[in-house]
Formats: sequence, C-alpha cells, structure tokens
Amino acid sequence: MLHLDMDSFFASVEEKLNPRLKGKPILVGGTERRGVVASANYAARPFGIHAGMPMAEARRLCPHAVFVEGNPQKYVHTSLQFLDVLKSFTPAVEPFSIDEAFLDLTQVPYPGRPSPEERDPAVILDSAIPVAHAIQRAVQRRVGLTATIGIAPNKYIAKMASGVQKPRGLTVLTLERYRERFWERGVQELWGIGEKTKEALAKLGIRTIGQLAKFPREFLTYHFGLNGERMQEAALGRDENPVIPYYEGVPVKSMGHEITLSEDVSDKEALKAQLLRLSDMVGRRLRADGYLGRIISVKIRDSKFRTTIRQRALPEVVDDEHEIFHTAALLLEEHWDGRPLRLIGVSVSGLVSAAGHYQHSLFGQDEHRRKLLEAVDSLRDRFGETSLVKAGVLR
Ligand code: TTP
Ligand code: MG
Repeated sequence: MLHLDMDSFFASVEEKLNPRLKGKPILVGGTERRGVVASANYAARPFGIHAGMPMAEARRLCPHAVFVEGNPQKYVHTSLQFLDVLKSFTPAVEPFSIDEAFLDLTQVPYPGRPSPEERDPAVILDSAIPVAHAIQRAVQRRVGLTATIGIAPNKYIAKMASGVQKPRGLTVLTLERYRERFWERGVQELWGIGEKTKEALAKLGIRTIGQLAKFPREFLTYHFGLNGERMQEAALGRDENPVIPYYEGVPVKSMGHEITLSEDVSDKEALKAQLLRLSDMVGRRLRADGYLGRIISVKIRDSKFRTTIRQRALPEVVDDEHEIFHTAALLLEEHWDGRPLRLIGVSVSGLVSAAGHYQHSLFGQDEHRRKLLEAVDSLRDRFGETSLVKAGVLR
C-alpha cells in the first residue's frame, strides 16, 4: 500500500502560481484578526510555525513571511489534478483528504515486481520504490508540486511512513521496521490519537506506542470501548482496511458550510444574512454533486465557545437554498436566545442521490424554479461564485 501526501499543499500551490513568492516563507490561512494558519511552506517551518497556530502568533514569529488568504477552489482544482496523475498508475486510488491518497499497488504489474512466491516483506516493499519515484516525478512534472510517499504492508503503516521524512520523502516500513521505529515513541505520534486520548492513556500508565501495543486488551476495551481495540491494532501496526477506489466512493452523510465570524454578532438580521449565504452555498453543492436532503441543521457557537446544533426534518428531500434557508432561519428564531455568536453553520443530511428523483416529486410542481437554479449555477460556473449574490446577503 502506498500513501501520498503533498508537501505544504496550500502554501505550495500559492508559491507555484505566484513566482514572486518563490523561496519565501508563505503562510496560508485566515489573515483576519482571528485567523489560524492552514498551511506553512518549508521556508516558514524553521520559525516554529505549524498548522492550527493563530495567524497573529505566526506573524510575531516570522514578520517577513508572505500571508495569503487562500482560495479553496484553486486547491480543489490542484487536488483533482494530482489524483488524475495517480489514476494513470492504477485505478485503485482512494482520495483521502484534499492532499492525500492511498494506492493499492498489489494489482499493478510494474517492472521489477517480485514473483508471487516471494515471501520476504522487505523485498516485496522495496520493489515498489521505483514506482514511488515515478509517481513523485509525474506529480512534479504534471502538477508542478512535490509530494511525500510512504510504502508499507497496509494503509495504516503507509500513512505513518509518509510522515517520517518530509518534504520530498520516501519511506518504506515493514511491520517490523514500523515497530522498531515507533514503539519507543509517545502515543500521540500515532495517527488518530489526540491530546485528550493521550491524557486518558497516561492515566492507565500508557505513554509509549509499545506500551499501548502490549497492554491487556480487555482493559483497553473496558476503558475505551471499540476505540481501545482500534488504538491497539494501530499500535501493533495491524490494519486490514482495503483501498476504496475513487469510483466506488464513500457515501456522503451530510453537506454543510460554517463560518467563524470576524467579530461576535448579536444582530439577528445580520445572522440571517449569513444563514442565507451559507444556505446558498450548501444548495449549490448539493446540486453540483447530485444530492437531495431532508434534515436541515443549524449550528451556532457563542462567544464562550458553547456550541448548539438544532435540526428539523422536512416532509420532502430538497436541494433548493430557499427551502434550506427558510428552515434554517426558523431554527435560529426558535433556538437562539440573542447571545453574541462567533460561529454559525448550516448543513443538510439524510441525503439521497438526486438521480431519478425529480420526475416523481419536484419536477412537475416546480419546473420553473429548477430552471432558475440551473441558470444561476451555470452563471456561477462560468463567472465565479460572486458573479451573482442574493440581495439579502449584501447587508
Ligand atoms: P497537511 O497535509 O496536514 O499539511 P501540508 O500539506 O500543508 O503540509 P505537510 O507538508 O506537512 O503535509 O494538510 C493539507 C492541507 O490541508 C494544508 O495545506 C492546508 C489544509 N489544512 C487546513 O486547512 N487546516 C489544518 O489545520 C491542516 C492541518 C491542514
Ligand atoms: Mg500535506
């Protein structure tokens, strides 16, 4: 299994598209007062800057860095480009995040592939090194960006391997080498273990990955349920999950958008304007990806970081932002007590594929409205998201 992770993805895309940035420290993220760093290129890392850090702190650490607001469309576009490159090697490509993918090389008839009788895991894995180099070169040539690769007997170890040496790295880990390298290290180095789990494990006296691997399973299950078992499997480097090729896809559970407001807002009309904008974005995404949904949720977070999510099911599935907004606005009316809010979001769940759905319910009733939505979508496809803006959003 091969895991590929693009190097300082957002920052590298910006660097590639703007030659004046070449070689400079670049930080992509919210450049407003409360923004955080999403991506820092490798010229910025020696200053101690990492993703998730408040932009204000990054500015103090590296005042001469270039700060870029970032543009999701560019990154999505580039992501699709490098996935295309990967697909030219094998169809068994699983897109995993905007800048990561897993590839199953077991079915790829690459030159130098050992015979099926070969049993030595190191020989089998090493034989894939030339393929990995070819992938890195192809990504560099066709996308103009560098990537780091991990090769291992399963997806979990491959993901851990790609984190060993960055950027432009290539790391091969057999199960044995995985254990040699990681068992001494702290549990927080395991993919999927955060600060809270680290503390909970420390209470049981588990600090290293090796200790987690050897801890009696019943105790882990007692304390963490199924997750305890999963964590131990990860520590042991066992993982049977197959690569799920892009064309099989993973069922989408919900679609939503949220925004952190640049300052706390308690004006109801201003919040509704945000709901309108978010509903518009969600509706557009549902239509673009061919989904309809029945459950509308509104998420609010107040200035003390208390988060509330309220939802309502509609009698019919919808993908029309007016219906989404109408319900979202009702939910806000009913569940918001006027406290200043720092974040607001809208999402739609209970999704079904739109294919074949319109004939039954929506079309006859509402053909006019559907044509209008299609017209608006195609204008935005051609001229950009802000080419048409709902008047209600302008406030
Ligand atoms: P990562 O692969 O974690 O980071 P990276 O590609 O910038 O750097 P690295 O070389 O270490 O892989 O995430 C990929 C992109 O996802 C990143 O460029 C920006 C985005 N992202 C965020 O928006 N917020 C975050 O907190 C993180 C970690 C990533
Ligand atoms: Mg990356």
